[in-house]
Amino acid sequence: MNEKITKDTSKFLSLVLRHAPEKIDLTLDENGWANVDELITQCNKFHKKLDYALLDYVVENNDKKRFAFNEDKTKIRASQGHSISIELELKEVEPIHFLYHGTVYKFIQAIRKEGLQKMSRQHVHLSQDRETAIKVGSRRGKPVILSINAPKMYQDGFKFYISENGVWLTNEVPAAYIEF
Ligand code: HQG
Repeated sequence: MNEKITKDTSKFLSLVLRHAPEKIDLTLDENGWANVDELITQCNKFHKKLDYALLDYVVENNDKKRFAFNEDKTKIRASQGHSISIELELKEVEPIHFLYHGTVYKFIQAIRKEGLQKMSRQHVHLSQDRETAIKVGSRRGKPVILSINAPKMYQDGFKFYISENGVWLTNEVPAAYIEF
């Protein structure tokens, strides 16, 4: 399968399954699921070529496993990263180690003041390891890695979740729990 096509398709799926389903007149249910037949029909209607084989390939081989089918593969959704309001039915989990957040220097002053906020997404995204956080931060420039005292936050009543593709999610991280 052509790498450019699969990457473009992944980006397009991120757009319509996380942020703007209306761009192709697609409806997501309250849990973020799109009907697979409908997704394929609507993509093609809006001149984004998609068929079952390509969709299957992108879901299976996506570098971050961004998308997941339901059991009988009639529905598909993004596993995290939404800006639209949907209920992902995430399981609450207890973090037992520090977690990491990759960002860039220009945001540090604001983060020192307000902590980490979800900005345009539904959650603050955290990583289990530094390497992943470095990749996340590098999307915006030279990465700055923040260490989050997640066990202490949990003790203090903050909730944590892990998405189906292994991203740690929480609603906010007050500055007091961040090591800069
Ligand atoms: C920053 C990608 C100012 C925050 C990645 C980040 C991830 C603040 C940016 C996923 C702030 C938000 C999410 C505050 C946070 N003041 N800036 N108080 N609090 N920020 O993209 O974590 O490829 O919404 O540091 O790999 O960068 O899309 O979050 O720089 O998993 O699957 O505001 O997106 O995954 O940016 O990335 P984002 P993120 P995908």
